[in-house]
Amino acid sequence: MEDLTYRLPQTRTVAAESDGTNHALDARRVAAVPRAVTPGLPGYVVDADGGVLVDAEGNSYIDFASGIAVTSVGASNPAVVAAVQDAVSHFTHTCFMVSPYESYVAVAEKLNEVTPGDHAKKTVLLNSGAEAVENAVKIARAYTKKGAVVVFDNSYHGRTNLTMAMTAKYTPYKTGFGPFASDVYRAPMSYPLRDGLSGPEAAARAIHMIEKEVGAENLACVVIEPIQGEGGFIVPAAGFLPAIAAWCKENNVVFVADEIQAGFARSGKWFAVDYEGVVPDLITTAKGIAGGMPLSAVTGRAEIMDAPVVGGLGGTYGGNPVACAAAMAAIGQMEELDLPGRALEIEAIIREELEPLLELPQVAEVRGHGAMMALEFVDEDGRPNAALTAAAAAACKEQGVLILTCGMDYNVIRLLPPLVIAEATLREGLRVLADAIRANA
Ligand code: PLZ
Repeated sequence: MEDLTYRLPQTRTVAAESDGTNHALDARRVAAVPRAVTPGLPGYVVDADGGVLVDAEGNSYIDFASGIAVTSVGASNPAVVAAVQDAVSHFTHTCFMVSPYESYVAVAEKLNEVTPGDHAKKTVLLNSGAEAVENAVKIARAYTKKGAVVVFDNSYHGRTNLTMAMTAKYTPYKTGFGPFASDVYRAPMSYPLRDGLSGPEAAARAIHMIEKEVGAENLACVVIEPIQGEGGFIVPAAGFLPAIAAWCKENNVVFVADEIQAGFARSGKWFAVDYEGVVPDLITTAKGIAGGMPLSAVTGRAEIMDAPVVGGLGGTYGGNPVACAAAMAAIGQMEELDLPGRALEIEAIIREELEPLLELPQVAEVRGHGAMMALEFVDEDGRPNAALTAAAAAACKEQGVLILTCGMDYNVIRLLPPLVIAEATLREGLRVLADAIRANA
């Protein structure tokens, strides 16, 4: 993997003794912030670059989280920093609906160009992933004049009321927050490790459920993560996505790919649907799109995107000019540094370092694409092993490697390093992880 240059030393250092700074900051958090927002890392970040995060006590952590798949180009990528500084020195905000500016249009043009398919496309810009998903559903309903929404087992689409209804996992995302939006139905997902079905078999099972329990004549859209993120980094069996997309096309149902976590070079392709040549009608993006600035988008077929009435889409901040400048710089970096290619190199290194762990009976699978890889853990009876997952992640954190878990059963470790991470840093973090798994297995 090619070496890049970094502003901060790409080292892992955790002091044996704390000077109390992080603890004091955490005491302020506990007093000022509701317990519902509880961070994973004990350290409070003061700087970040390349593959490392530095905390208020000077500890330097290897970052395998990227702020949940956001800082793909790095958390202080110089091109993004320069673009943000330039934009912010001219104007911070005007509201595109009130007084427009060029960078919004430039981001829309860029997304229309880089997303799958060569048909005419249009893009609306928003703030968060959940807001993009909400808008995709609004657009699909306006276009089809139908109301129902189909999502899948294990799916994650956000924390707003509609997207909570679309999200599978109850605790913690929905606990105490109902009633939820109606007309949302959950179809069985392809989960090769657990169901043993081929892609076409799993698709037939899902389509049967959709036809019998929802009815195509009522269905506005099917929304699916091409690689499920929070739900466990589940890669559907080959042929599943194409079969669902083909059924949607035959039945006047809008096929929406939620690429908020898997998109923008993360999977080793520009978009995860590219692995199977699937062209979604609508695609939602966020996270990696703007180098850490809040921005999201819905991109899709021009005739679908133009279905809502004039004034029907928008919001005060959607497509903020500073976030748009950051997006143009971040996407430029993905092209210039060939970050899809780098994600594939990261996958090869992860497989080389972690696949030997498959000899442990507790490691059921090493799976994923690109820099979106995961390990699923089981116990001696083949049941989900949340205890080992939590213990390994905690041991990593203690040793200066920030690891995220996921999965409906809390038994998956996921790896989401920045795509600009250095090879030596990546290997060092993976070896800490491998040792932590062996020590706790
Ligand atoms: N769709 C596929 O992964 C966000 C959220 C973590 P927002 N995933 C991380 C958490 O605990 O809140 C996500 C996603 C997919 C939609 C979203 C929602 O994106 O930007 O968090 O709203």
